[in-house]
Amino acid sequence: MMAQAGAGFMVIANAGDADKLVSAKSGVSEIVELHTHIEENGMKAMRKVDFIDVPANGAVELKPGSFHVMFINLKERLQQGAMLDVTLVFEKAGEVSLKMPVMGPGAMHAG
Ligand SMILES: [Cu+2]
Repeated sequence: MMAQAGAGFMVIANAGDADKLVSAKSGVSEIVELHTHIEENGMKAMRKVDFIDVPANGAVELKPGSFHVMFINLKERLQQGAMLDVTLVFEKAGEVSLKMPVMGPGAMHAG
């Protein structure tokens, strides 16, 4: 059981050139990874990805069943829907600090 993990979702809007989300950092967990969801033989599974493309003058949505930020080995018990301090690292835009709503692993199976 992955009680000590959580997933972060948000919409990343981009008014400029195409960029890439290359990593995320947070003090709330030991490991922060970028993940996507794939379907393999009818089974949903999560996969770590090296980056998430952010289109020029567009947006990428981190949502259940798709891209998300995965917090692994949380240092504190997670409140459902808690807003956690996260730094997103973009290839061109650099580091962007924000608060991201984070949900428990059960949220991953919604939608
Ligand atoms: Cu994940």
